[in-house]
Amino acid sequence: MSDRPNQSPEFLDTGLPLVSGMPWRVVDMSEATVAFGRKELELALYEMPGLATLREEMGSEKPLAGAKIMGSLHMTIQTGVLIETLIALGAEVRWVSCNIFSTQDHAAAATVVGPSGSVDNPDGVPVFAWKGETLAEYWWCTLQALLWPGEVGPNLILDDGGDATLLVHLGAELEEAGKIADPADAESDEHRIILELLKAVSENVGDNIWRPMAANIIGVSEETTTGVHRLYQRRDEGTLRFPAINVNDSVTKSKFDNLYGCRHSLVDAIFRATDVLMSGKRALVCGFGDVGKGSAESLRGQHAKVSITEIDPICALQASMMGIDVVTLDDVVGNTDVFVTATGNYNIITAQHMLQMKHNAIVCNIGHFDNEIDMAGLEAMRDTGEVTKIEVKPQVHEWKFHKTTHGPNGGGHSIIVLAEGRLVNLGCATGHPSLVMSSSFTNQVLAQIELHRNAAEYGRQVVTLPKYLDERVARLHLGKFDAKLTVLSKEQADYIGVKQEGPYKADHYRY
Ligand code: NAD
Ligand code: RBV
Repeated sequence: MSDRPNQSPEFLDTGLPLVSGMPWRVVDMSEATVAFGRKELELALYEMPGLATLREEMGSEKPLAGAKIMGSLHMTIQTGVLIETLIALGAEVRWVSCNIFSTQDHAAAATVVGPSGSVDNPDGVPVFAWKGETLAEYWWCTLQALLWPGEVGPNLILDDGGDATLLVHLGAELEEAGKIADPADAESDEHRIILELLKAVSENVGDNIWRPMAANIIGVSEETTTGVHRLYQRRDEGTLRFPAINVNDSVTKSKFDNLYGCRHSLVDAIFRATDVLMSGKRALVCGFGDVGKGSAESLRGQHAKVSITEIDPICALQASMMGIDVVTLDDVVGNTDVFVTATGNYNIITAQHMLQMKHNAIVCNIGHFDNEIDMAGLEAMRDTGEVTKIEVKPQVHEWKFHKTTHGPNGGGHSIIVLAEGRLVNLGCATGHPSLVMSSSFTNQVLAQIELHRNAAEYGRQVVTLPKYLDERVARLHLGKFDAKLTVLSKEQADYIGVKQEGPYKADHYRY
């Protein structure tokens, strides 16, 4: 499948050649796993009416013919349905997960095999993803999906969190500066691995890889709040190299996925990880934005005693109106059973906080990156022997402190950290359910079609999809709930100043 020579050195300790030429890499291609994945993909499609309708309406027109989409988004069953929709609309696709723990291995395998292929003769999509990648493997996977056989690279990116976009931008910037990345300059362990990857590419593949790749990319559609922040930062600095569609801020994405998705998947993850009763427990959600609101509802649904922290008076007032206490972490750290970070910010729960927590307090994060909880600080304490990390099962760890005295019998206390501080709903459960993701991913497909057709019109800007498409996405999902819309009369439409067919709200309306 690849025309690149397979004589690359191994990348760091992955045991994998830097430029592998591999057609795909997943961990379990057994018949049973592929069949399980295929069955779940079939069942999910029925729960994803937005994607099913796009396939029916546009399948013959192939609006994505000529699109070469590199996707970096959790390789789940729902994402498998998204990928197969992009294919049905004519795109070529290569895929990686955007998180080391979020891949569902049966989804990855079935997506490689495809609906009409077999284990011996896979006919699906090059997927490079498995549950439990190391960070070096993760960045290796991203590189493999970006290296497009016979081409300079993809012409579109579908990103979640911005890692694929980041790699292309950093690579192009270093090439332009005529510099080889120096991993010694890295700000973190992960940054060091990215710089190692760029250095290895420069030394072994050449120093004119990323610029042509970036120039060939006509646009990116971004899934999540944190990735969108990164895009606006680049736009403001003037370093964004191609237009971006902010999918997150479609109403039918952030006001549904971030809210109702987390309402479903937060406690799902805590239960699968710990099986601890939530009712009556004191839970603290840090951040009361869309994800924080869904997370708080998830815990309230189990009759936990939920409090939140906020920096924003509007969100704090919203919580107050819902009867939720707004507190500071410092005030409640010693009295809380379950901690959830949902800020998209960093250093929210520090190692110092963890030292003060109750014995066996559960600590998890549902924001995009792993720096909301100071895992680096915890690791540093492990290096000095102050704390021991004990694996309960993959993605569930007891951290046992040795110098504290408020644990059992006056000894050290423990805390239970889920998914190593990475997004818990995808690390310890299977992410959001299909019906919610259908709404998000219908926006993604519409964004990809829009970029494929009209990217040149946008310049290096970040835009959202127009409201009539947002309303269309919602409309496509109403049937699933037997919801019957009231039809606006011409007179009523005129009276409130909208068109009978919509949009029904001004752009500034907040839902
Ligand atoms: P948001 O901007 O709506 O909410 C974040 C909130 O955190 C804001 O209200 C902000 O004021 C608050 N905040 C910031 N710093 C804080 C601090 N130091 N202490 C307390 N509160 C603070 O963003 P969102 O859409 O809710 O997304 C939050 C994160 O979750 C992002 O990283 C996003 O990418 C991610 N996300 C995850 C999932 C998932 O399935 N796990 C789904 C959607 C989004
Ligand atoms: N998310 N994907 C899933 N089941 O595939 N679940 C959640 C899934 C996305 C969600 O859209 C959010 O914005 C992003 O993961 C954070 O990385």
